[in-house]
Amino acid sequence: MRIRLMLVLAAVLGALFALSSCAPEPLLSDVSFSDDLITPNADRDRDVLVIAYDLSRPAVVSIYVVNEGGERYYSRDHIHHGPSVDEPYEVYFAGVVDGYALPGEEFPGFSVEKRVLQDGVYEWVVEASEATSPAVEQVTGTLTVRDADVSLPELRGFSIHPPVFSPNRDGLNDRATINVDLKKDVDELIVYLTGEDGVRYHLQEKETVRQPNKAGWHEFDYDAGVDRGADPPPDGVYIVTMRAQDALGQWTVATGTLAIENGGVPRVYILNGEVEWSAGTIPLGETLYFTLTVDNDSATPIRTSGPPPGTVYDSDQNYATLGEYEQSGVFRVAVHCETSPTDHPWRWAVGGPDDLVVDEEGHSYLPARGRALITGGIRFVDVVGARNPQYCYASLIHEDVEISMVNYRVDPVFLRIQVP
Ligand SMILES: [Ca+2]
Ligand SMILES: [Ca+2]
Repeated sequence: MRIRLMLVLAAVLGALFALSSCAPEPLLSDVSFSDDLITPNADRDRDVLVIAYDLSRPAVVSIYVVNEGGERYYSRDHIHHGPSVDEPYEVYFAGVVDGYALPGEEFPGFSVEKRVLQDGVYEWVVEASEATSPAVEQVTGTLTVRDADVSLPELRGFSIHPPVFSPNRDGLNDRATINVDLKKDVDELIVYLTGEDGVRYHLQEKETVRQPNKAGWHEFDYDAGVDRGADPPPDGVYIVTMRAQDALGQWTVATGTLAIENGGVPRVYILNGEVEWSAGTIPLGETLYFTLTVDNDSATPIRTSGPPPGTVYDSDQNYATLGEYEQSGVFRVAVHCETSPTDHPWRWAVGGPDDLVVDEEGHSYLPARGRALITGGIRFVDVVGARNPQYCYASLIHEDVEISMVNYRVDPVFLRIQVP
């Protein structure tokens, strides 16, 4: 009971005291720099100092230094703060200020966002103002900068190639490469794409001999995620941002653009896993025909190559003997029998001229969400007596990429070849 009474008394006395002090408190007080010398060179000796200040009311605060020539360098440029509550504000200062250029200095292809001060003697300034008043309160002091590591993490030769790419696993322009010649060891070197909606997509650095974050050539290889089966960012133009930050806290930034066209993960199937075979028994010298439908169930066109549907192979031929060699990223329907001497020797395009579209370079595509009826045949000119009958089946092959399990050995036929 007594304790509670004492608390109430203290509160009343406190209120009376506050009423009696009617002169406005200064907005800014107790301003200090913890040191008047800084040596920003990441040797852990006098690299960082602490700036402290008290705010009695909400204010806009700037912290900057002025060199002997009168030029200002901002550490904090008009930042809104609430009043300090129990403790003063404390901010670390590592001698790094907003980017600037020395007379005659140019940065080809990149910008300097944060930069360490040059050696010299500066006046530091902490100033605060309220939105309701034009008055600015200011406290100043002297700061010497010595032994600054003024080398910059320059981003030379920043390049993006190609400027337009199509991450869709068709073997053409599926990847983009971003290169840079970094001129200083850094703590962080990152690259990301930013879309119109502000979403960021981070890139991984290619695993090369060079260690990450070391000075020298760096290469970032970008597949837009489709190698892992993830949908790429939507088609469109993206800003590519590369950012390096060194141990002092200096930042450099290089930017460019990269466009995605026809991006997407191909998802293609033999419709319903169904293959219609013309017969289970054929005389030697006759042809086994198949019919199936290829369904492009994705938002990306899928690339294909010949021969066209309807083509009939002799059983001792294969796609190569017809001059229709494998091409990385191409989808083809294929048939394989247990006695086939090579893997899936008979292959057909996933559509005919009416189903496919052809780009300027002559590559053929089954459009996004397209379907095509595929037929073909194999004329059996020989027979392996030890394997008669045998299973034959159809597959949908993504050449040099994969045959997904769902498209592998679909709907077998148990085929007997009648020998006279
Ligand atoms: Ca130092
Ligand atoms: Ca492509």
